[in-house]
Amino acid sequence: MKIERALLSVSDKTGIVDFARALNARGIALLSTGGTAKLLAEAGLPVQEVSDYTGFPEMMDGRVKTLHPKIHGGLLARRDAQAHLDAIANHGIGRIDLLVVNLYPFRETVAKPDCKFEDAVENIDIGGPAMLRAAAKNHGTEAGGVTVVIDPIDYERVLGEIDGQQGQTSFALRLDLAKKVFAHTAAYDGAIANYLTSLAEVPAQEAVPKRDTYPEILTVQVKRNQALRYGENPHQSAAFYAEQGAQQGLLSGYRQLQGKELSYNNIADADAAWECVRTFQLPACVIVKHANPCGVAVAANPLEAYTKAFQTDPTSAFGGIIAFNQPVDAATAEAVSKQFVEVLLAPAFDDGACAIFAAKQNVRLLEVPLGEGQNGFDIKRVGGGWLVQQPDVFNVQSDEFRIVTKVAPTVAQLDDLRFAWKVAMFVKSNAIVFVKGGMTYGVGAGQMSRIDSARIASIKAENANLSLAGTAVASDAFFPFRDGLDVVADAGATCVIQPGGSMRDAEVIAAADERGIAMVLTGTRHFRH
Ligand code: 93A
Repeated sequence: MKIERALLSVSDKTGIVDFARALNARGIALLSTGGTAKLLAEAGLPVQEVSDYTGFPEMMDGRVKTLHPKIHGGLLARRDAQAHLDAIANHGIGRIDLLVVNLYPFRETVAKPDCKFEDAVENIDIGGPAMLRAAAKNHGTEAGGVTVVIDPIDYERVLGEIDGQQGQTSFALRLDLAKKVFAHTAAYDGAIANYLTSLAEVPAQEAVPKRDTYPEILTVQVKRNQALRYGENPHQSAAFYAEQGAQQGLLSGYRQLQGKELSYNNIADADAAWECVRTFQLPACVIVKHANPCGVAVAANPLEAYTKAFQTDPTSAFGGIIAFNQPVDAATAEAVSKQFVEVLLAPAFDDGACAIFAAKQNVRLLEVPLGEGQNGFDIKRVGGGWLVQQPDVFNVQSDEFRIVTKVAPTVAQLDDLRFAWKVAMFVKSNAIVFVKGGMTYGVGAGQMSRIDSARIASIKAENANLSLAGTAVASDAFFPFRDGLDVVADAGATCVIQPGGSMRDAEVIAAADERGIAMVLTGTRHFRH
């Protein structure tokens, strides 16, 4: 069935005049609502206002514009059912074969910091989604149906088919556009639900939201960013979804400059490395293996930071993911290219660095902006549901550190304790991190007992020929007994940072005093599972 009449009603008016002109040139009649009609008329196009067409004026500040049987009948009549076509004909309703609608900008409106509640409500589009859903439902059969366009990007595609198929569109295109509509209207309603729910939430300055402020229905909008070759293992299929509106992290606009396609594990590890490296002010390098940092360092420049980070655990660094928080230059690239690296991330790579990696096309180079802010929610899959929480943020200032031992840490030790505490946040629990001079000396990760993490961190230092004498140690959660403390003291640590809060804090502090160690309590724990 040839497209004879189009209804155009858009808030985002990008490209609408050209599209309408093209439709008009193909003999398609134009129907339109107030603002859109005005624009088309000004462009000299013959357009009929919906209110003239229905014989009903737009009412109540535009709340009722298109909600009329003459519109919805024209959209919903089945093209392959004579009874439907007779029904509209009997009521003087004409077919609307093409619908071009995009909605009131609800999300953009509520994103404005000074958005008033009334403005948000007025930007809830009712007539637009009703028409979109009607048209998408009636995308029809091979015999014909309604073509619905929600995105200016599709204007060209539709014109292409009209020209190529004697004024018609294919079923495949109509179905594709209909899918896009339902995804869009679902997300649109999700944004409204989230906004209304968020009104009850606690102000941002309150660190931990009250337990009843999490939305009863949580709508998260994600869009497929990339189909992956496989998941964590080759027998698992997988895809990478981007959260709409995410402000930071790997997805805040990364650009792959070269290298093989990113794998599922690459993305997970790159994200872990990125999350960690972006928290440092000084030039920093983070090397990640299996989601854990196996070397972290800060220094005067990226090359030095890398050299130090690599020294922590050269064995584990093999095939690692390496992240920098500063542009990578040729000297750094030269050093990194000597090791086997899966993915390299940095805010930029200079020409010299790119030239060096050009000879190593397997290395995936990702340019990732540092980004600001935090993820809205942390989500973990459990059987039949999700666990949702605020993301963990580094929230302890040095002036909140509580020194509980007879010996106080020196200024240099405090620097190392702060660094160790930050790194421990990104290490899977139980985490023990030895540090000296802005570099990790031993990382013990993911053990079921803290004492084992402490032992592993010491073994790693020994394997890397690093002496733990005079190191600072961070523990992501409290020492339940003095034994863990004894292990790090035996290894050579001279100061410790930990949350405190154990039943046996007094025993652990006494042990530190006995060993002549300085101990700082943060009052905050950083479990990471
Ligand atoms: O206020 S509405 O929910 N009521 C309606 O009947 C209606 N019909 C179309 N909003 C309605 N629209 C929306 O108006 C469209 O979705 C589009 O976003 C906008 C276009 O208005 P104008 O052409 O006046 O700029």
